[in-house]
Amino acid sequence: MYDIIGDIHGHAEPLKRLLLKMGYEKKGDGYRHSERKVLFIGDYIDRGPQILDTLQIVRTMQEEGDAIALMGNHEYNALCFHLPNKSGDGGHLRPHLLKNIDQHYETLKAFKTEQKLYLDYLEWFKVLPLYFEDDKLRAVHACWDDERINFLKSAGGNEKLTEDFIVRSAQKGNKLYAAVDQALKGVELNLPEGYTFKDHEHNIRKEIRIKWWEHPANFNYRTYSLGPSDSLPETAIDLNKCQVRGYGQSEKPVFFGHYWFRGIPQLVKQNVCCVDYSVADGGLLVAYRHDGEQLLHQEKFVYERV
Ligand SMILES: [Mn+2]
Repeated sequence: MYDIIGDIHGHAEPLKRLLLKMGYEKKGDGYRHSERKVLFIGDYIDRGPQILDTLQIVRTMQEEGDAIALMGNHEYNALCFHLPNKSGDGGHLRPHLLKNIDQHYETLKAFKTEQKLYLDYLEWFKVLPLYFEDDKLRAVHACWDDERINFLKSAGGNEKLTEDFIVRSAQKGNKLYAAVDQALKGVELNLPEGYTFKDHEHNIRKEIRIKWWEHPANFNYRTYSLGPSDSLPETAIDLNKCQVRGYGQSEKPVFFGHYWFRGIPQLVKQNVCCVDYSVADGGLLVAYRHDGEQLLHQEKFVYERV
């Protein structure tokens, strides 16, 4: 039975409280429960104040068999940030643009005097699986799409990532890039010609993050968006331009994080559950305590404030 824990982003204190609240006991540098395991949904680093502590807890639990730890887009981005781009213009697979340095800044600072340890963690990031599935549940950092997940499976996405895999997955335009991008960062949809909106960081954008678990035919651009939506058109979505077909109601429950939900945790659907409630922005660190049920229950969320 798994306790699925959402994005932590260096907030080790609420993580420790959450584990104790759920009956885990401190064991060495990690925590252990006699009957349960944690399934961490990814995004352990960046933003928060205790990145080293967070990594130590998650890694210890994973290595001791007390947890499964998935890859988040922040761990994947860290790998690309540090791997050299051997083709083209040089630099790194993830260019050292100011916005990318800014996103990664708290982690770089945390490891400033711990170079060797950081290289060791980067090696560990490569073993984090890109998704998880057993007979009772599915989990991925941002988006479950059967076709893309099957492609990742065939491409070795749940084995230790090789440098070749990472290099190929970082090149826009190929199938591996699309599959990794969608699993770790979700789905975006282009707005109709002429429309833009400002995201919460005041960037002008033409693509919206969408509710990939819903079928687009039942929505318009405004109601299908996960972000600020006031300026979005209420026109029907062009189904030729949106391949998403929603998450079936008879499918296994699926868990994900990534989306900065707000407020008190709510199930998205009876088999769709987000466990990211913005701990890195004054929100909650959230877990869902799964006992194998195929229809999820609202009362099985547990959470801690920062
Ligand atoms: Mn994320």
